[in-house]
Amino acid sequence: MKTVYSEDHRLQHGRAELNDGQLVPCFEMPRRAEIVLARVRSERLGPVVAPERFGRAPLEAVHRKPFLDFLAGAWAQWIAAHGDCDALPLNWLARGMRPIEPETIDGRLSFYSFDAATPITAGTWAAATAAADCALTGAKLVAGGEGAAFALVRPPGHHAGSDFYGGYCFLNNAAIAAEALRKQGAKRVAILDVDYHHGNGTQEIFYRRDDMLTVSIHADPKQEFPFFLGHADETGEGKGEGFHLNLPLRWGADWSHYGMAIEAMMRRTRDYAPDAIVVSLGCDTFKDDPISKFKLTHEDFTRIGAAIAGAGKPTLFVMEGGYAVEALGVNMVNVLTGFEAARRR
Ligand code: 6XA
Ligand code: ZN
Repeated sequence: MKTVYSEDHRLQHGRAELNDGQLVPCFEMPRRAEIVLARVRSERLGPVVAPERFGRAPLEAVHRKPFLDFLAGAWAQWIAAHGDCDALPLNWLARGMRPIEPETIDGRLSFYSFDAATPITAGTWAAATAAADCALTGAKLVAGGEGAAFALVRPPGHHAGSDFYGGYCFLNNAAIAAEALRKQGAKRVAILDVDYHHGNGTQEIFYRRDDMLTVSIHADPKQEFPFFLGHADETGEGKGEGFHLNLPLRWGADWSHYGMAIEAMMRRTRDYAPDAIVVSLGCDTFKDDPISKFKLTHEDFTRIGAAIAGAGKPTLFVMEGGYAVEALGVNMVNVLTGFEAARRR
């Protein structure tokens, strides 16, 4: 399969995030993409191609315009107020407060974000739009008849909602690509999220729709970030009722738990009979991941790829999390080669 990659991901290089009570170097770093690219090449997964540019329209199909304007202009407003250091929010709305957008940059960061781990930097907008363009290019390849494609992107996307950012995510690459697949003729798209964290942004964006199935396997929000979405009783609203499936697992889950969840994910996907699949591909379920508490092995990632291939649908993989950086290339590419090997069978 083809890999879509842009060097512009390097423009997102935050200095620090708040983690376990300390400011630590950002886990979501440029080396993540570089090590995955090296593995794509050494395993000869297929050609690496550059993204096309698609402009704002496909972003506006998923995100609210005021939010996009905020993201595009946040750095300029921040640097004018505080000088050249990463932009992080300091406080958030609580119950009983009013969601009125403030004027100052500190207020606006608070208004549009939901964590203190997602710095906005000089290059954030350029990097995030390049990632969205990679996902859109992958969608175009898949719509054009390639059986599968891999958008090798960072910053990731699945926590970004219609009008909020957080969890290292600014634009929801997978949601933008899924919406583009709909516009290019797919009547139903399934978004399968195998990242360790719940894809709260993706769920929020499509929660009232029946033309997008979302299925997410993730750490139980009672224990884990993003804490406030991803429970098993969230199944969709209105027309979307029944088209959103959450499969939370407790800390410590290994393949004996995860494999059953993957089977449930793929059963629901086959019932839905989508025309295309978008995979939010995180490998932070790995046993050595520094911020996660699942126990998957290198071989388990091959199994995930094979299970997804079982659906037999055109499939776009979009990279999300994974912070055991030295193992990330092996784990990501194991999913993709596992998928391809099962397809050939
Ligand atoms: C912030 C945790 C961010 C998780 C980011 C991620 N304390 N999401 O990997 O999938
Ligand atoms: Zn994650």
